[in-house]
Amino acid sequence: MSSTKMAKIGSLVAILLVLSTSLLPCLGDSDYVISYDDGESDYYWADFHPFGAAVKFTPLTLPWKVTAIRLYGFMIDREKTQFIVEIRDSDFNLIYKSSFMINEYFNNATVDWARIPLPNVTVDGDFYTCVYPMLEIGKTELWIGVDNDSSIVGRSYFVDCYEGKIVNGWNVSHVGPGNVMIKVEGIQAVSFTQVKIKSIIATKDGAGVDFRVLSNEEIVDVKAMALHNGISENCEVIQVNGTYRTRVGGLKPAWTTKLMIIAKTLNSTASITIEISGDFWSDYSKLREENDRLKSAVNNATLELELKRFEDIIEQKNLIIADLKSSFRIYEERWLETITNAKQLNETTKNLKRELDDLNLQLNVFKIATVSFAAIMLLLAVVVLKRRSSNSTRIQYRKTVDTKRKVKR
Ligand SMILES: [Ca+2]
Repeated sequence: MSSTKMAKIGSLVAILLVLSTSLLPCLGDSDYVISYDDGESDYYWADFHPFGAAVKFTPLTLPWKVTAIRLYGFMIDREKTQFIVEIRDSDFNLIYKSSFMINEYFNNATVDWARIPLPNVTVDGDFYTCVYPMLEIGKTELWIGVDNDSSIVGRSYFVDCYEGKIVNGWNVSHVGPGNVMIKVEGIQAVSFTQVKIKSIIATKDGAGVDFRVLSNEEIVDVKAMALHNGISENCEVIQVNGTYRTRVGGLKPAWTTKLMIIAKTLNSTASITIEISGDFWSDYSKLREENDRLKSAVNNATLELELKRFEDIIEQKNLIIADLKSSFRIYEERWLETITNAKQLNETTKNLKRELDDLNLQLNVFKIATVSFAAIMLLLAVVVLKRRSSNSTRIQYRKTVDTKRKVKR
């Protein structure tokens, strides 16, 4: 084929390609197909993990939801195995990832388009669709068709899912550039769903990520997945007051872990991928070390302050004890003095008591003497009175006798 003829064919194919995208081929009610190849493969390609083929798509309107991909190729049926499909945003951030059984979409040794439905992956700009054949010896092989006899639109790439990056533009060594035969089906998204990261907090055991899901529809599912070293691991998602929270554990300074958060509504799937890299972890580790150092310094300072305070308290206590001892001595002296005084007082009291007893005795004696004296005196008085009375009687009697005698005379 001459170069002029090839150029004409190329131009014709290019026009057809432009028509195929600009006329917006409609599927069913409303879904459209976007494709950049001529529909006929010129060779087939497969590769081992982690390498894949990607096509960059420009949606017809925004936001756009990808409802399915179409993949041209065939399989060689052996032991059943899977291939991986990813949707990545314009910055090649992962927004959807899933694996599919090869034999469920292809027939053995039969070249055809396979349709793989996706859960309404919503995009808001150019996006990449990546397919990883995951070639493995002895297992079912997936071979993807590549068109390279039409206009090379420069939308195909050689990619690495382990690193999550574009290795380079599609340019297979022995055949050159081409259009990898991947199409997408989609439609303008009527629902709006977005995942917004609120905070990432490093902890001793990993990173805690808080995020919100914004949507005009009911959110039916929210998942989080940690991807490191080509291994994906589900992370538990909990909801606290309208905010979702998940945790990525097992972080190592040398690792780069990616966290993919996927939110689904009935009509859309939105996702976001954040990278929690070794730098993040190293920064965190450094901050933590610094924090520990400061904490230790503060603790030491606190300890010194505590010791000082304790010493002050001890000193104060010692002063108080000294004061108490001094007071005790004073009180002891006073007490001894008081005891001595008490003894003296006691002695004085005893003496006084003795004197009092003597006085009492003397008083009693005096009383007895007085009473005896009074009694004697009374007795004497009685005796005297008696005598006087007797004498008087006798005198009276004599007088009477004398009188009688005188009368008689
Ligand atoms: Ca072709």
